[in-house]
Amino acid sequence: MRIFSGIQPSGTPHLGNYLGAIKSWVETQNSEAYFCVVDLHSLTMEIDPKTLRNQRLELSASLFACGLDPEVCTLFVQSEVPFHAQLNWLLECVASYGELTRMVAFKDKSSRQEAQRASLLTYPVLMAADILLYDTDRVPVGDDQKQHLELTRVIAERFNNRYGQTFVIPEFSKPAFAARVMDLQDPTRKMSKSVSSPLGKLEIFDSPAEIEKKIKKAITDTDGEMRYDWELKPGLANLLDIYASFAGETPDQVASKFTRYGDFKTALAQLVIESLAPIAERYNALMTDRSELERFMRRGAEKASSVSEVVYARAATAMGLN
Ligand code: ATP
Ligand code: LTN
Repeated sequence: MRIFSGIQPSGTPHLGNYLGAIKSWVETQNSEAYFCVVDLHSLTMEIDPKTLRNQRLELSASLFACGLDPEVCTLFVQSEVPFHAQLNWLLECVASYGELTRMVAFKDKSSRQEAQRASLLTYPVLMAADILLYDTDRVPVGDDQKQHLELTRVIAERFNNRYGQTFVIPEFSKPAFAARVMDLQDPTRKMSKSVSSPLGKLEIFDSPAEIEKKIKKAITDTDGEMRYDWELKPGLANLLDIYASFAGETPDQVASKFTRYGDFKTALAQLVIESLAPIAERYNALMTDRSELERFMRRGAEKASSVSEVVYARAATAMGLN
């Protein structure tokens, strides 16, 4: 089973990234799994070059700390493998402008900045290139990426119809719970690295005191009834999803264990603190040896290049470039 997924080095991963994506990557990693720090994607929004440079390595260390094993799977930085940008161009000649303007993430992010980069519109095509370059069967991501994955499938099918069988059509996969972790201050918006307020997002390296504070202040409702109901009680449902995902239970089971919000929030904070502590410890240890980290990442990029080179050549030949 060939697996591929990506994450932007746009800041410290939060609970949405961890529960929606990274945790399933760790659980399903195998020798045919490719995980990518998508630095080219981070250039679609404003980001300071020094910050980007540092966050590439920091995010790679965070992913190892979460449990990706360099002896099992392949982790690499996107811009170190040239075929991503190259296939992107070929696929831009297959995707249509109308399709891209319909992407919800584009509409959302473009309304938040004044000067919109053209790449914010075309970035789902680069994402399609990322995925298709590895003959990917399955893409484990959070729910927010479903529309982009559907577009990837449309592009791949159109390419195959026009130029002959070239790409594997990938499947979307998301976790049973916490596939869309919401902002703790606004349960109608997803928790996001770049958009959420500091109180709205819980980062994986937050201190125990910050975790307690953010969970205590998380928006719930006033009826006080412990019940899993996304429609009427989204704030509480979000917290129940987070608990369930860490504990390996269902949200309904979790709801039945508590009667008061206060007790539930205290137990949730404790569970999150205990679950995240070992990740921070491993991260600090990994960051003491940057040269070893860089070695892992170089090896990852070499492996990824050797696989994607073949698929890129297949696509270029099909289009008449070879
Ligand atoms: P940014 O805010 O910079 O766009 P992001 O927080 O949306 O970043 P990405 O790096 O774009 O995160 O996404 C990495 C992975 O995390 C993707 O698989 C995405 O679906 C998942 N993810 C992001 N936010 C959430 C969320 N709130 N709930 C569940 N999964 C999420
Ligand atoms: N677009 C995704 C990140 C991303 C990705 C990918 C995810 C880029 N390339 C390939 C899965 C597969 C995002 O913004 N969350």
